[in-house]
Amino acid sequence: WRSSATCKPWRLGRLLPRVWERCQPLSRKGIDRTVGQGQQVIMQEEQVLENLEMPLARKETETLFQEQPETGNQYLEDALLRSYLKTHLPPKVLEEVNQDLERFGNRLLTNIKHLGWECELNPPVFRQYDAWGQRVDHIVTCSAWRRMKEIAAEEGLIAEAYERRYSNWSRLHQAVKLYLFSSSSGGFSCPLAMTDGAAKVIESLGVPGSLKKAFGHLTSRDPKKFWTSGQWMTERRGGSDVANGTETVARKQPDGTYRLYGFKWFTSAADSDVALTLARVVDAEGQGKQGFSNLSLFFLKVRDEEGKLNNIQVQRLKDKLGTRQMATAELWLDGTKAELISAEGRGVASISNMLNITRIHNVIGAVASMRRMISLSREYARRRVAFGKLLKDHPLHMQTIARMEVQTRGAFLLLMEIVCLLGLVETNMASEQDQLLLRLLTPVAKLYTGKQASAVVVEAMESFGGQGYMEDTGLPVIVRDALVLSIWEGTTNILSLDVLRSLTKSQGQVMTVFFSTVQKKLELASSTAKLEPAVKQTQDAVSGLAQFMQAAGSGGAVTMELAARDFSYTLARIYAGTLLIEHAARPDASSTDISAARRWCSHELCPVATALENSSYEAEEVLMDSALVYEGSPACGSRL
Ligand code: UCC
Repeated sequence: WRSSATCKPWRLGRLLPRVWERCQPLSRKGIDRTVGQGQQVIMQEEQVLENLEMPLARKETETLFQEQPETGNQYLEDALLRSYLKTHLPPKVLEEVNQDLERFGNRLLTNIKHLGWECELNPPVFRQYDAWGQRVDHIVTCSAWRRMKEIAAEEGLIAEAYERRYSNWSRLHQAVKLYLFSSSSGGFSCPLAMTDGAAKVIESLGVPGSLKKAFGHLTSRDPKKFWTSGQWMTERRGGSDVANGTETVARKQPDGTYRLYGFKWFTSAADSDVALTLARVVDAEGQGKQGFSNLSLFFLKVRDEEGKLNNIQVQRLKDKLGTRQMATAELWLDGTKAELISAEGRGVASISNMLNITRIHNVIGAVASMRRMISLSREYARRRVAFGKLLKDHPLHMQTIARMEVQTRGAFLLLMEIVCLLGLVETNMASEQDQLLLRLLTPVAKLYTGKQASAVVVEAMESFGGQGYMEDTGLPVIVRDALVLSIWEGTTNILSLDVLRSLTKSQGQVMTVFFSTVQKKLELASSTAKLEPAVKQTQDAVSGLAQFMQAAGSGGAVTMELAARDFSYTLARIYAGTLLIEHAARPDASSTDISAARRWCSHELCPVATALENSSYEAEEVLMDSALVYEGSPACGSRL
C-alpha cells in the first residue's frame, strides 16, 4: 500500500483525528471477492492477482500488461433495458421481441462489432478523377460499410418502425435495436437516422404516388432494394439559421420537376441513394414569388439509373474530429433534378418531421455511447489491479462509475418515454396531450442527453487511466463520435430555443401537459416509502419551475431567452427523475432502481429557479455577459 491523495493523514491534521485509520486498504487477504460474484469471476480475479506476482523477467517479454475489457451480449447485459421491456411490453410482444433482441445481441457480438471497427480503420476516400482524367467524383467506401447497409435491411432497422407488426410497440422495438446497434455500427447509425427521417416525411405526406417507390426502398428489408437517405440542410452561411442561410434555388421545369442550384456545405452520409433538401423556388429571373419566398422541401435521387451523379459535384470530403467512418461532403448542385414535396414555402415546417426523428436517433446514439463506455469500464474494473486490489474493490472508483450509471439510466428512460409516445402517435393512439408531450420532450431529450454523453464518455475514458487515451483501444473513437451529439441536429442553444418554440406554438399547453403528467406519475409512486425523499425533491422542483414560469411571464422579453438553456435542463432533470421514480415504484423494482431514483433526485433538479433567485436573467446581465467575455479582447476598445 502506498498512500493515495485521498488518504494522506498529515493533510487532515487534527480536524479529523484518526480518520486515516478508515482509509487503510484491505490487505490482499482481506479483499472480499465473493460478494455478489460467481465462482468464475473469483477465479478470474485470482488469476489477475497471481499474474502480478509473475517474475519480472517474464513480465518484460509480455506485450500486454492490462487485459482488454470484453463485453458479452449487450442485450443480456443491459439490466435496465430488460426490466423496462418486461414492464411495458404486452407478454406476446415481449416474447417475440426478447427472442429477436437476444439473437441480435449475439450477431452484434460475433459479427457486426468487427465490421464496425473495420469501418473505423477504413474511412471513406474521395476519388475525384479516374486514371484517364475523367471527373468521376467517387466516394469510395469500404466493404464493411456496405455490409452494414445490408445488415440494416436484413434486421429491419428502418422497416420495423413502418411495418407496425407490433402496433404502437413497433417503434420501441426498432429504437431498442438501433440502440443496441449504435455502438457497433461503425457510424452507420447516421445514415439510418436520416433514412428514418425521410421515410417519416414521406409517410406524413400520405406516401404520394411519385414517392411510393422511394418509400418502399427506404423501408425495405431486402438488402438489394434498401436505400438510405441524406438530409442536406446546411449551407455556407451556417446550419442553425436555415431559413436565412439557404442560398440554393430551385427552377421549375416544363415537366413539373425542378432543377436545384446551390452549394451544400455539410452533407452527412454523402454516399446515400436519395436526399431531402431545402431550396428557394425562383422564376427565370431568379426572383422568388412577390420578390421573396420561403424555403421549400425537395426530394432527389443522388444518381440516375446508370449510376451517374444527378448534376452534383463533390467538392471534397470534410475532415472531421469524429464520425470519420462516414463520408460528409461539400456538394455543388448544378441543375440537380428534384421533386417538390412540400407546399411551396413550407420547407422548414415540412422538414421538421425529419428533424424530430433524427433528433430522437441522436438521443439513441447518446444513450448508447454512455451505455457502451460504462459496460467497458465496469468490465475493466473487474480485471485491472491497482494498489493491491481490483478497481472494482476501490469504493471511490465504483462511486464514479455508479454516478455515470445513474446519468445513463435517466437518459435511457427519457429515450424510452419519447419512443413510446412516438409509437402511439404513429398508430393514431395518441391523445392530444401525448402529442404535445412528444413535441416538448424531443428537443429536451436531444439537448440534454447530448451534453450528458459528452460528460459521461470523457469520465468513463478516465476510468481506464492512460489506456483510455490510446487510439488502438477504440475508446477515443467512442469519445470523438459522442462529441458531435450536442452539435449536429441542432446545438444545445438552438434546441433550447426550439423548446421555447413549442411553448409559443402551443400557447403554453405543452407545459400544462408536462406538469400534469409529472404530477400523475409522482402521485402513483408516493405510496412507496423508500421513494418519499425523491418524490418530495421532485415536487419541490416542480413548484420551483411553476414559480419561475410565473415570474418569467411578467419578466421582460429577454428573460425567457436567457433562461432557455436552464429551463430545458430543468425539464429534462425533472422528467427523467420522475421516470426513474416511476420505474422504481414497480412492485418488482430492485434496490438499484430505488437507489438510482433517489440519487438522481438528490441533485439539483430545478436550475432555472436557482438562477432566477440569483437574478441571472435580468436585462443588465446581458451587458455583464459581454463584459466578462470580452475583457482584455481588442473588442473592448470599441463599444460592445
Ligand atoms: O444534417 C445534419 C447532420 C445529419 C446527421 C444525422 C445524424 C443524427 C443522429 C445520429 C445518431 C448517431 S445536421 C443539420 C441539422 N440542422 C438542424 O438541426 C437545424 C437547426 N436549426 C433549427 O432547428 C432551427 O430552429 C430552424 C431551422 C427550425 C429554425 O428555422 P425558422 O425558419 O426560424 O423556423 P420557424 O419560423 O420558427 O418555424 C418554421 C415552421 C413553424 O411552423 P408554422 O409555420 O406552422 O408555425 C414551426 O413551428 O416550422 C415549425 N417547426 C417545427 N415543428 C420548426 N421546428 C420544428 C420542430 N422541431 N418540430 C415541429
